[in-house]
Amino acid sequence: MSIWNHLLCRPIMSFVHQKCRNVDVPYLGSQVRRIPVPDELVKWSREWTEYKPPVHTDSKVQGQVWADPEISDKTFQPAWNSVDGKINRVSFVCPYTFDSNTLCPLNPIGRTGLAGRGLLGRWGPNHAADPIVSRISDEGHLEFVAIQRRDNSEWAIPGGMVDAGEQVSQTLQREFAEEAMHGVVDKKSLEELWSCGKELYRGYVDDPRNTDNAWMETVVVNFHDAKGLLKNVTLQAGDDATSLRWIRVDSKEPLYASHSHFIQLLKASHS
Ligand code: RP5
Repeated sequence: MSIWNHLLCRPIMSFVHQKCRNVDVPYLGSQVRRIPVPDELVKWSREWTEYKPPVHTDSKVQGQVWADPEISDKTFQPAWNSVDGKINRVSFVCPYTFDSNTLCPLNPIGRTGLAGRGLLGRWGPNHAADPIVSRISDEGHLEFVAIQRRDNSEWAIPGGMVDAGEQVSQTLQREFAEEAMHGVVDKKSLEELWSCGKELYRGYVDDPRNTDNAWMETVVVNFHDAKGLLKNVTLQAGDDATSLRWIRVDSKEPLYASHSHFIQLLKASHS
């Protein structure tokens, strides 16, 4: 990593991902297991000459319109670290570097024990948006809308991937409608809510799908319903979710990926 990258990455340099190094279970939807990466060898700057992780890109990703071709495909010439036509390939963390042998982008946080793209469509950053819709309950507790993910049953903020050419502000509303309103776009009742978004975070997500060459990044925005606008709206889990409920910010419920951290940011912003 160049000195420039090192300086630009400095604020996040101490962070070490955990969930995308889990060796207790196979990688989601496969039999592939990550190799163990000790904390002290996560950073690429720590030499590990024998490091040879398995390579895995799920067959569900191959040939999809929302996914990149293989790096070896000569017709694939993306503008790395840039907005590449309709696809944002800029990392919020820092400009990423490349593996000198495979030419694949390298996860800016470090090794994950798995190469390839796994279940992620893009090489490098895969951008998402997470709307935290919150309220004060009748009992006076700050709580947020959560969905239970269909893929791994974990509770999560109802976020999703930014589509090619889509603005993050659109993704936030579309994902909330798809995952928490069963696809019903209730523009009228929620217009006021969508107009009062407060950004809480933009950056890396410790997502269990991350690999050495593909990783999640997100923008988290809080929409606080101070006026009870959601009382007129039917909240219902969409197709990618099995259930929906309001969760208190001080609940001990384990959440998907880095979502507990985002909820801590929500709590701090309301205290
Ligand atoms: C997480 O994955 C993000 O924080 C976001 O909540 C989610 C997006 O992926 P899908 O829900 O579309 O699978 O990393």
